[in-house]
Amino acid sequence: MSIKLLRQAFNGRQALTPMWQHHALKDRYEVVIIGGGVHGLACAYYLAKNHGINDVAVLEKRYIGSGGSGRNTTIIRSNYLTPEGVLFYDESVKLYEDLSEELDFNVMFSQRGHLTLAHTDASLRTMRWRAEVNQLQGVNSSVIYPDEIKKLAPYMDVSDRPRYPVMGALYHPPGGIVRHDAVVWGYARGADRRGVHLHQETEVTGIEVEKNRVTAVQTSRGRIKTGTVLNATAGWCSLIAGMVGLKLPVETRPLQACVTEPLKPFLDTVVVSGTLHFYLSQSDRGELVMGASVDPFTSYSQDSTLSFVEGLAGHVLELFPSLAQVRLLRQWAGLCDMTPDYSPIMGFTPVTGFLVDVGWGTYGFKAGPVSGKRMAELIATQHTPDLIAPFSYDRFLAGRLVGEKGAASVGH
Ligand code: PYC
Repeated sequence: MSIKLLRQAFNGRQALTPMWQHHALKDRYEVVIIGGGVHGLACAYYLAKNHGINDVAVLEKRYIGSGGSGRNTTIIRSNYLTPEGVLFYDESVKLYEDLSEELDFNVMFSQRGHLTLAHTDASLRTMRWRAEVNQLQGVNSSVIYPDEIKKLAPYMDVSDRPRYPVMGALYHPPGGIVRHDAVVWGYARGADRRGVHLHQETEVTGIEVEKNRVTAVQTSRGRIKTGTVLNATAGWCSLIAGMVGLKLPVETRPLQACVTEPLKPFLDTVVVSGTLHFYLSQSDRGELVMGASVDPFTSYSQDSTLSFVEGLAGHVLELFPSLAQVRLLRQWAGLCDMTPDYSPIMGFTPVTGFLVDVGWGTYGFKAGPVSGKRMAELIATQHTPDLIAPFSYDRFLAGRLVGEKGAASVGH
């Protein structure tokens, strides 16, 4: 134990150094980022670090990481279906690989491998398709069969007993899990150290536009003049876009998740089943972190339900019958902004100075680093980086959709 830690233990809270500072709200910032989750914080961090732009405010209506960044199930992977998606998420995996060093903060990225199970001929075909696309982009994925799956997940029933027996899986060794709070706090601390102002408990109530150009943001703590606003919210992205009169092709749905009591380590891969609608991993603390597909209705409710855990438990027990006596510790819900093609919306919009990094459905956390880095580049250079060009707002007008439904976590 370090001397510093010992001193803190004896002195109590006074000795703790805050991770970031509190600032008075200035009446003008060069860039205002709405949303204090991984996307907004990463963008602020890279703006300051890579481009020397630190006259930046990050506005968060609650506390840092209180939205999707604190509610996701932390799965990191790049085994997508389209070349555009694979290349984009692959850059994020690479950034995650170096993130602890980059932020000088242990984000506990564990590349334990990711299995997407196939229980039908049709899903096996999609796994083969994804494996081909992944390999062509240099991403490590391949289709494996029950005998190999059993070696990776010995407690999973790969026999003919389950109602939908496992026929194969897309195996993606670089995939894994990360400690989501650490990622958010690391970016927040890194941005703060470079001069960015993080404003918690600061809700955006309006955005002023003159002659189709953003001029100011109104907040619960006062008005800020600015020419650049980034909407980096999840769950509320259409409401924020509505403040400048912009309609987004987004439907907001709750996504529920839960965690069990800690168990001895027995599962060191991430397991996803689209057919059975669940994903499962074992955290460093031994808890099983599990989730399903988005709720089948639009809502801003973050309540979680008994019917969700009943349905999920039934499906998980099909493949992991030995978990029958394991107790649930807690359950929660987050909000997912679903787009028609299951890809995000990033970049410029028809309103000058109003930028978006939204539409993150159920896949936002894994994209935090790459989105932050590339949106910072876009803001600094006023040019859209090639990597995120396919996800532009105008693709919906041009009919250039990036269909990722076949690779979204579970069948939604
Ligand atoms: O896209 O990997 C994913 C995912 C897992 C849980 C929700 N989304």
